[in-house]
Amino acid sequence: MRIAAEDTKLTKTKSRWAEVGKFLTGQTSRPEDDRLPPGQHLVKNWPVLDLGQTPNIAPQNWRLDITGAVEFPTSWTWNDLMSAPQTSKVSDIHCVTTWSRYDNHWDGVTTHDLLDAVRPLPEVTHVLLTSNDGYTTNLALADFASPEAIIAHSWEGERLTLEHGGPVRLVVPHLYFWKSAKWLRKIEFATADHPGFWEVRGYHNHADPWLEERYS
Ligand SMILES: Nc1nc2c(c(=O)[nH]1)N[C@H]1C(S)=C(S)[C@@H](COP(=O)(O)O)O[C@H]1N2
Ligand SMILES: [Mo]
Repeated sequence: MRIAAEDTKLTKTKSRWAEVGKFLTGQTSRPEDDRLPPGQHLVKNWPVLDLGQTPNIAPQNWRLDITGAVEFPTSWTWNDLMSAPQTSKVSDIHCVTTWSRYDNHWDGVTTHDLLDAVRPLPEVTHVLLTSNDGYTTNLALADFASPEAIIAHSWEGERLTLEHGGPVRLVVPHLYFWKSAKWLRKIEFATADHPGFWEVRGYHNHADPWLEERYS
């Protein structure tokens, strides 16, 4: 009797532990759970999502205007971008349409290094990105300055294809992917927030996938 009662209690406790993943090391099954944000599913391919215009800018014609409230406004050419410090990053993509893709290898210039070059003034709070297809998206300066954010020209060791935003796109992996502007044309440092294309159409202003900040 006594043993049976304890068994029952232990069984209940154990199944509760199983539910919450107690005793898992963090090297085995926990990371899968911790890595995929709520409501997302994993894909192995890389879907293409945009407004339907694919700008075709050759690297030698590409410009990146870096303007607004900065000490050293500039317009980068392809050579400027390639002469800036080059960094590799690996990150996961989380799209608001519920697909996620793990372990994307990016090469480019980190937003940290860009910030070091242009020096935003102390009153800057937000960044507005404009693309060659007319797309815009806004970020808080702190999100733009994420150590994982990169102005990318390559993916998996190859130049970005046009459909994925080549020659140059932004990648801000800790936010839903609509914040990662393809065909990047301009970065404006601002002292106020200016909501972008999707942000004025009901998408969340911040876009944290872990908080499911999909819509406003
Ligand atoms: N210039 C531009 N950037 C854009 C978009 C766009 O329409 N134009 N779409 C955004 C959205 S909604 C997503 S999910 C990703 C898709 O990037 P991908 O096509 O490389 O997967 O790009 C983002 N950046
Ligand atoms: Mo998206």
